Amino acid sequence: MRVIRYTENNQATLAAVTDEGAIYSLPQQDFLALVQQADDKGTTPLQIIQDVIKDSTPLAAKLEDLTLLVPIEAPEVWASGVTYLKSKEARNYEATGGKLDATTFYDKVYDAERPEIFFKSTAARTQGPDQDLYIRSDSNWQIPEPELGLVLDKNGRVLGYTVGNDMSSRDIEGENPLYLPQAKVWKNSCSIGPAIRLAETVEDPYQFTITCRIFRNEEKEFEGSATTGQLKRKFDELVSYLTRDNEIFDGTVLLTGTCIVPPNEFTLGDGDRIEIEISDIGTLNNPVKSQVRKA
Ligand code: DO4
Ligand code: MG
Repeated sequence: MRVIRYTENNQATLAAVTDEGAIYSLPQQDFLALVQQADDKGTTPLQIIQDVIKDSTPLAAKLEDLTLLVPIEAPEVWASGVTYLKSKEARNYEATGGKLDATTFYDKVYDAERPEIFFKSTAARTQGPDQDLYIRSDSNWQIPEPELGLVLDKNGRVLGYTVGNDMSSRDIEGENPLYLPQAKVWKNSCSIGPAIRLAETVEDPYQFTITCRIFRNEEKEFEGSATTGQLKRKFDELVSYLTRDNEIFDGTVLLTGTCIVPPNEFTLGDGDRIEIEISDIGTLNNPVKSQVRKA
């Protein structure tokens, strides 16, 4: 079971999407209200949804007919880094100019007990399905980072799983690790959606398949796939470092690192379109736009 938000006549509506693709409007204001109601009643979000849908008729519309919104207005999005071998190798290439025999801080963090966790986005910077993502005006090497997102409550409980894009500037990050915030955070540099898969309906979160496709003039320029089974760490380990001596808020999203990196010659351009699909969650689609630098 998945939960989405869509808009009709400027009104945001929460809805449930069954595994068969039937969509039912829900009376709760948002995903967190659904979770709160379940907690108050000592039951689960799935049970609450099943009680609603047994007495209602599904929408006539299909998912692709709806104007989808971010499934949750995450107050903060955090991200994990170098959690997959592929990410370590790509970052070593950036940092060493291709001298792959050098040992770097990326090698060290990949093997260290403490994972890399960084602040990625706020609600205002986070885009939803079909909304524009921006590329930086001062970078010549930019990529999407397709990542599984954990939707958390303030205690670090995993409420669900979503799709996330940790847009990144490889040349800025490669120039100096202290530039990481600028390589990761700018206007519209993150997206999440299209749905939240309820955690209780996921048997094994290490079996998600992630696929990223990049289109240029609607021709496929890149496609890559990986699975969360390739993750070097465990999700609860990442959450425990995020919440250690920290305060997080209900609805925080933790991105869990990238396992797909386009070829080194590739950089995103104005007009490209990014699709990130995660099995049993959905496909997050975002057009890419250049932004004009303010003087
Ligand atoms: O080390 C910098 C960022 C790593 C990252 O975003 C990733 O591995 O996904
Ligand atoms: Mg990343």
